[in-house]
Amino acid sequence: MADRITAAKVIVCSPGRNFVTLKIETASGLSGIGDATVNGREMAVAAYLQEHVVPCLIGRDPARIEDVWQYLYRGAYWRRGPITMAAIAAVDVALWDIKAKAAGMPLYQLLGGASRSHMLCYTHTDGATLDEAMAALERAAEAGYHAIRVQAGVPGLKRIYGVHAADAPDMGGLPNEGDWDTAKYLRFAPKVFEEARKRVGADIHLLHDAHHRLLPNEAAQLGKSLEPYDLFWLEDVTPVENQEVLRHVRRHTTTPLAIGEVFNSIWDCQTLITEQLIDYIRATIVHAGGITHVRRIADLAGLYGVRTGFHGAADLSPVTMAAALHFGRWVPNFGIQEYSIHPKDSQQVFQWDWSFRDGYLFSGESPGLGITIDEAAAARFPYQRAYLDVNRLTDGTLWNW
Ligand code: CS2
Ligand code: MG
Repeated sequence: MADRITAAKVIVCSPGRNFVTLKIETASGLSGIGDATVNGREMAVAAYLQEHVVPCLIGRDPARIEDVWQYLYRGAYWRRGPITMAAIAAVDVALWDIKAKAAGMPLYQLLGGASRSHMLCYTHTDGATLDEAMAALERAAEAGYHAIRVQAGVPGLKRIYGVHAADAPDMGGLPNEGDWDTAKYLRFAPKVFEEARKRVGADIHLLHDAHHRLLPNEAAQLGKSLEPYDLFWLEDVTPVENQEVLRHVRRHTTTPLAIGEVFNSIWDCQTLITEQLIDYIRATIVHAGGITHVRRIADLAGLYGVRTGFHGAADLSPVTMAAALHFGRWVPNFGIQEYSIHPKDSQQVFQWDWSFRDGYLFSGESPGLGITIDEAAAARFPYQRAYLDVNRLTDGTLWNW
C-alpha cells in the first residue's frame, strides 16, 4: 500500500537570519524537510507554499517525486522564477529526504553512490582595506582552507558587496544603499590579487565575486587583468539575462568563469553551458527547483566540461547545505562547494551530520539528508523582515548590487 502525505508545514524562523523550511509528514510516520529560503523575499515563498502548494500535496504518494515535481511545475501554469522554483525545491528535497529514509540510506547512495570521499570547499574573506583583506586571507590559509574567496574594499567607495561595512546608516528597516564606481574597481582589483599571491603563494585557490556589476567589455577587461594571478574562478562578472553576452567575455579572457547563483532553471544557463561560456555552474538546489531539476542541470553541464560550484552563502539554510553535500558526494562533475558558517543560533534550530575538516566538507551517513529541524526552537526565533542592499553609481544611478 503506497504511503500518503498527511501534513506539510511551512516553518519560518530567524536564528541569526531568516530561513523558510518545509516539513512534510506521511501516514507511515516518515517526515522530510526542504529549504525554501529566498533571501529578502522569504514570505513570498512561504505564502506560495502555504496558500498554493500545500493543499495540492495532502493525500499524494510521497514516493512519486518526479510526478509531484511535474505537477507543481507544469500545473502552476506560471512557470519558473525564483519564488516558484524555491517552493518546488522545498517539496522536492523533502520528498527525497523521505525516500532515502524509507530506503534506509543516506541520500547520496540513492542518487547513485559516492563519486568521492569528500568535497573541496571555499570560504569567504574580506577587508575594508587591502591590508585587512590580506590579513583575513592569511588567517583562512592558516586555518587550512585550500580555496579562499577574496573581497576587498575599493579606495574611495564606502559600502560595496562582500565587504563588511563598519557602520550602516539607519534606513528604517529598508535596504541599505551601496556605492559603486567600476573604473575605480577595475584599477584596484589586479592590485588585490597581485598582493594576495605574494601573501599565500601559488597553491591556494583564489576566487573573487564581481557580483553582477560589470558590463560585458568591463568583464572581459577584468578577466584579462586577473590572468597573471591564476584565479580558481571569477564569479558573476556580468548579469546574464542575455546569456550571449558571455561570448564577448570568453573571447578575451581565459580566467575561469562561474555564474548562476541567481538562476532558477536549466533554461537560464542552457546557452552558457552548451557554448561552454562558463567553467562552473552556480545554480543550487534551493533556488533551482530542487535535486530533481539541478540533477538535469548538472548532467547537461557534464556533457560540456562544466563543473558544479554550488552557491552556499550563509543565507542558504543548513538544509540546502545538507542536500548540496549529498549531491556533491555523487555528482560526477563536481567542482567546488561554497561554505559560509551559519549563524550560531541556527545550531539551536537545525541539527545536522555533515561536517567540515581540513578544508574539505563531508556529507553525513544518516538515512536521508541527515538534518532535522527543532520546531520548538524555531518558534523562539520569529521572522524579522530584512533586505539585501541595493547599489548606486556615484551619480545616483541604481545599479546591480
Ligand atoms: C554571494 C552571496 O555567496 C555569494 O557568492 O553572491 O553572498 C549573495 O550575495 C547572497 O547569497 C544573496 O542572498
Ligand atoms: Mg556570488
